[in-house]
Amino acid sequence: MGDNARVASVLEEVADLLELKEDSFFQVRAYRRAAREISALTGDIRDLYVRGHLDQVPGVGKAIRDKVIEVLRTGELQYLKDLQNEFPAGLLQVMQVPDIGPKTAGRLYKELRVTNLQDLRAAAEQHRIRMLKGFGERTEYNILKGIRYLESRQGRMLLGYAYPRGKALEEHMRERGFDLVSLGGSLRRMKETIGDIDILVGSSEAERAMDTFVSYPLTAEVLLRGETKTSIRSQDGVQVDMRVVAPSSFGAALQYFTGSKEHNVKVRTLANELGYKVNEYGVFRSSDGEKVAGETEEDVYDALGMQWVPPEMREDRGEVELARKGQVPRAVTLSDICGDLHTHSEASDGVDTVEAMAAAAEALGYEYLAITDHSRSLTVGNGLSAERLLESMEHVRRVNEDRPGIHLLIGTEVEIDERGGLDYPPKLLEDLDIVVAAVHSRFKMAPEDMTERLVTAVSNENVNVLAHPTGRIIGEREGYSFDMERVMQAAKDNGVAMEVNAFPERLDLSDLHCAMARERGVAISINSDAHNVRQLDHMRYGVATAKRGWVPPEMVLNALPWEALRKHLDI
Ligand code: DGT
Ligand code: CA
Ligand code: CA
Repeated sequence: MGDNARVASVLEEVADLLELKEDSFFQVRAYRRAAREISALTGDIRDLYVRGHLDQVPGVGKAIRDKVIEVLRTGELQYLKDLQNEFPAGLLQVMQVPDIGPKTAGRLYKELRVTNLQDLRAAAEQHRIRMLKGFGERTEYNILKGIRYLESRQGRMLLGYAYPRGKALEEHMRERGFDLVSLGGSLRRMKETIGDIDILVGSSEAERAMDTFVSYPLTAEVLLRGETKTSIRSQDGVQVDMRVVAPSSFGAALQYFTGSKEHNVKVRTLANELGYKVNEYGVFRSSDGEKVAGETEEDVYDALGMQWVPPEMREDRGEVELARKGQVPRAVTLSDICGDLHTHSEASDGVDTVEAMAAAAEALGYEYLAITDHSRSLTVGNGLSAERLLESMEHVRRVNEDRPGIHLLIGTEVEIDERGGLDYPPKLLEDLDIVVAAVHSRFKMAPEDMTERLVTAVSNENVNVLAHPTGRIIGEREGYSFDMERVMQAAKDNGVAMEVNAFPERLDLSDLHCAMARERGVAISINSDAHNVRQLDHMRYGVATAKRGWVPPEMVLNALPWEALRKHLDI
């Protein structure tokens, strides 16, 4: 977590506890406002603090300012700890359940003596919650769903959080002379959430490698220091395991520590059948113990008569069998991507100008970029009125002419209303190069109604892409319930692409839904949904997700070169 996010989350937690305590409404609101303003800052709050400019942040008065400073200095806040001590610790967990805010938690505590998650589950299962005034069967059901969700996410971080941190550590080792370095584990497989970061080094200087690792400037604590494995916790709370092996075993160790465990079990079973033994040191012939491979991963798979398998595909979903037949399908990679079809500019809730977004996309080597700002109903996203959209259209076309290096498309991320209608008149949508349709409201419709809503939207002749189709936010809210099968079929029938939204919190479609789309021949579009130039880099997470679903480049809309895309969109 960066400083802004950390400070905001501490203030947000203070607000929650004050609300639970039924403290003054104004106090609660003041903390929430400060948290919001701080997380919306474009610069780093620590810089403001160092330069004595904290008072420039809207909503940060004297009392809150002192608390912000304490968090920046010590990483903690005594006031928050005191508040936490006023309640059972379990109650704080109850508030982590999606849909349970401080008010609800407070009532459950007072009226049902719910003090932790176990109590909450019992109360829901015994149907005691629906007896409370204002609570129903549906709330009870949602609470149970929320508990399961919370349990499945506990202690894991988002891929987009772990990846830059893992890469930075890898770089730290490289810069100090260790050339054989790789990420391993779930991070190398690019799973949507990561338990801990694994790094592997091949070197004959294990001692120096360990010293170099623990000297990483962001190390907060050394959890374990051994001869082959060392674990640290970094200042941002991430656990990193590093292992060192001899260079001659690097490939075997990389194969072993990349996992998944299920994939490895399959590989080892196969090896045994063929008369080999595989471990983190190499592939050994069972008959005489002779080592036949180990230096590279390719050698390891090759020795077992298998094709090398991309890490993203090592989940035991049939890849081992295919590798044995030399038929591992080619899945999309970052270099297949020719452009980004869902991004925002400062016209709606983005931060950067169209010019800056275009320059950044060009620097990434893209052939094209679509600017798709929000539509008028999304007021929280500063959605564009029809007039503003027309202005934006002109502007994008002008920038396009000034920039021969990239093709700019003008589009919209248009709201889908509760009946599946769109937020702009058809005539306006027709004039756009691309229409990305999205649901941002009324998430809790009956599943049949939500299916109808989405089917109607993708059947609209002006729609090209269905944005983040399930609406899930990893760790916060499950997607809305609907019949994915029917929506995919409708998308296919209407030539609409399902999005893989590459935002780390979304990754929506997920890898499993990508596999489902692939099996059904539904096109997908992998988009960053960037709200600033840096977020264009999120593309890699979306691509990895599609790769985990074995999606071939031919099924990816934005793997089409410009001329082909243009033909497809009829522009
Ligand atoms: P995570 O950290 O929970 O996101 O998931 P992973 O896959 O990174 O798991 P982790 O960190 O416990 O271990 C890293 C890799 O090491 C794992 O993918 C496969 C390998 N590994 C760990 N423990 C075992 C084990 O007991 N048996 C086998 N075959 N492999 C293991
Ligand atoms: Ca791991
Ligand atoms: Ca680990």
